[in-house]
Amino acid sequence: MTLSLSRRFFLTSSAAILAAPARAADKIKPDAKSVLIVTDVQNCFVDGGTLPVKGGAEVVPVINKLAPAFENIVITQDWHTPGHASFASAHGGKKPFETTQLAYGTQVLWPDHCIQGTEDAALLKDLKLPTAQLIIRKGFHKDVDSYSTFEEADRKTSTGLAHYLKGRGIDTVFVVGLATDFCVAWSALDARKLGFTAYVVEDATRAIDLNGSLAAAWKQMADAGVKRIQSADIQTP
Ligand code: VGL
Ligand code: ZN
Repeated sequence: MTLSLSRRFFLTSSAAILAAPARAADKIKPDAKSVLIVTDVQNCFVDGGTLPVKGGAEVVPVINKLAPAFENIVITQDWHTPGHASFASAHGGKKPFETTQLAYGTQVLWPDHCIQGTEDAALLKDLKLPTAQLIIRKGFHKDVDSYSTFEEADRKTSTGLAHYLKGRGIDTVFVVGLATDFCVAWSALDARKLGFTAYVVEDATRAIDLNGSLAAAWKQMADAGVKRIQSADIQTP
């Protein structure tokens, strides 16, 4: 009896420690060298869009709460041409979520999505980012996809974002948005490759999770030194 009671106390109290939110003093305080990269929070990636990510719209209140903690904010938009090479419809006989070989390697094929200038490609209306300084669009070369907001899928063509950030003295990126296992992960991995400190704020992202892609992405990010945090770990005003 005594033993089982104390054992239960031990289990309960250690669980509470694990779940305890960071205290204010321990929280991460983004500084002038930090940027929040708000990735692809577009109509295409939420319910009613052309490539909906489960729970995609749920990132909006989390991002809106984080934004005031950042002096620097960059927004990204997936911005494809009609008939883009990443669309299954551009490859006779292929269906969405199958793969094909393109000049630069294996490409997952998607439903037609985020076409330049359409309402589907617009940012979610509820996103409140009045202080954002740059909107960077990607995936606009018809034959090349670009999950990463730093480098296109040919692994050669730069989007220019690294130069922009370095030119402004920014050395740390916090990546949020959609989708965890594609554009968020590829951007965070490239950020590391390009010498930035990189965080992914997990509860400010949602995943597509295609054939285990989410677990694979977290593993790759951990191996590359991407820091996995929650929005409560960041000090907000
Ligand atoms: C994305 C698939 C296709 C993303 C973009 O934003 O993660 N995923 N295009
Ligand atoms: Zn896309």
